[in-house]
Amino acid sequence: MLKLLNEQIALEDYSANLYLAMSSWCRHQKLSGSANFLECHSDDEHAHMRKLFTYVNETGAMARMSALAEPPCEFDSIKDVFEKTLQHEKLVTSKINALVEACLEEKDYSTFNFLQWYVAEQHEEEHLFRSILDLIDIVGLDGRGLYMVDKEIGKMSQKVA
Ligand code: OFO
Repeated sequence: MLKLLNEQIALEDYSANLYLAMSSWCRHQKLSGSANFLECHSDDEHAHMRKLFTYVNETGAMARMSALAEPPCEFDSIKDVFEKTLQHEKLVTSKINALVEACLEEKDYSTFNFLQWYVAEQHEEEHLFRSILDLIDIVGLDGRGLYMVDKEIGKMSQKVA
């Protein structure tokens, strides 16, 4: 259980770095709405990491920080960025589900209860990134489309923070 929880700490930490790297790419493409949104989302991921970190230490076990892989920093388009965020969130969901299954096998009901927050959070996050991809598909990226899409994504930053 402890090994899996520490792996999840590393994954949330990596998520924070990944979204910060994506925000940097967006900033350099002059997509300030998306850059702000991804910066806020990176802060959220850092908070997810800290929540796990605190929980593990509260149980009397030791939370550990790990070396992280370098996240990608080049993307083909704004659509590519958000396709990759959704792909990443699906990976996170699968890891949370594996943790929940391990809790049930180990009869670790306290951690099972703690992880319910992450189960609900993953539902919201997948929905959020799907809705951004829907926005991109509906508005399109031609002409003023990119400007409109970026502006709308920027408005979502407040909801995320
Ligand atoms: Fe975006 O995922 Fe954390 O939990």
